[in-house]
Amino acid sequence: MKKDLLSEKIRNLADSIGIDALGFAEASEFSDYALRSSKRRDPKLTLPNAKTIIVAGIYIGAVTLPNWVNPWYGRTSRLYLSEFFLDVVKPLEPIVDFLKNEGFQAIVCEGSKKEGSILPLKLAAIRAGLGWQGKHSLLISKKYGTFLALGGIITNADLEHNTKEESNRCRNCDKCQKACPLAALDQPYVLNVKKCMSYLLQNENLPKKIQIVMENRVADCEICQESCPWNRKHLDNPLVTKITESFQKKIGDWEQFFYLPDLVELSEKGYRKKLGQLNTDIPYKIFHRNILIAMERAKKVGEMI
Ligand code: B12
Repeated sequence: MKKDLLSEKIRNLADSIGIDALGFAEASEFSDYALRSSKRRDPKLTLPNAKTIIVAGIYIGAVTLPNWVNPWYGRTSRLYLSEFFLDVVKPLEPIVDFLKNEGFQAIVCEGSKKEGSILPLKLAAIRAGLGWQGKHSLLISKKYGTFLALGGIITNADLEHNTKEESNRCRNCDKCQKACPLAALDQPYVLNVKKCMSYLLQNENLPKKIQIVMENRVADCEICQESCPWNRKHLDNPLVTKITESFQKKIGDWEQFFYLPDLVELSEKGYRKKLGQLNTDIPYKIFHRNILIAMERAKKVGEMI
């Protein structure tokens, strides 16, 4: 099948799946990717005859819970509740099947699988024309802000590659850098991972001073994203997309689930059963520790409300 027709068919398929942003990038090495020893650095380390990286973005702007502002409820993030914590995978399966039926190889970037995280998705998204890298180191799309969960496929199919990358529109803005309570963004465009709340809330060691600024956050952090001007319109009035509609039906259930007095009673079995569907790799022990800290805080703050 000719390149343009093949590309068109994949775009139409992605539309029908509810993928909000899609782009094709040439499958060459990411020379500016900082982790030189990582397989993500070069798609040909995964598929020697790779020709194209298909990058998909799903809008998660509306995947929020109203009671995130209430200290008696555990707060997480849009990515956490979106089921794409370890990459957009399931929605890409029809595209993989289509490519394989056309006789091509196709491998999905899957963070939950050992050796499965095969792409630097932000850099691939930039090369595919989906947006630019902000000073918070996240991909910013003009239409969707940073609220795109990303997924990617490496294939030997030759598709219509994007040739024009979006120009960087951060200019002098440094709102994200100023907003981060842990100074994890002191160097623009480079996240100091060890200082990032999202990293610390997933880690064994949670220094006392973090326990104060984490508030009711039990997983992830969105402070840098909420300060980003490109997300303003999405905070006030999120777009209505396929995911937005399907998540609306789940809000009531999730609201109740994150009620801290109940959550402290959650067993490891209950944790796997309920949060397994979110496909996060955060260990129960760490999640439960964060719940206990948020609960202690709620007792103190709760009296004040
Ligand atoms: C590991 C990881 C994390 C780690 C470490 C993050 C990091 N930046 O390394 C932790 C747990 C901290 C994390 C946090 C979050 N993550 Co994360 N994460 C990833 C993962 C699996 C790999 C990222 C990676 O390659 N890191 C390695 C660093 C080196 O790469 P980089 O960030 O691209 O770094 C670039 C620049 O920062 C700069 N740079 C970095 N270090 C250095 C050093 C030097 C010397 C230089 C010159 C340059 C430089 O150059 C690099 C290339 O441009 C990706 C999935 C994927 N496969 O890509 C998701 C991913 C990037 N995460 C994502 C998200 C949403 C988040 C959170 C917002 C979740 C939350 N709400 O808490 C936070 C955001 C924190 C932030 N401001 O970045 C999304 C981003 C979507 C988007 N629109 O951009 C992804 C793509 C997951 C997905 N499938 O959607 N994440």
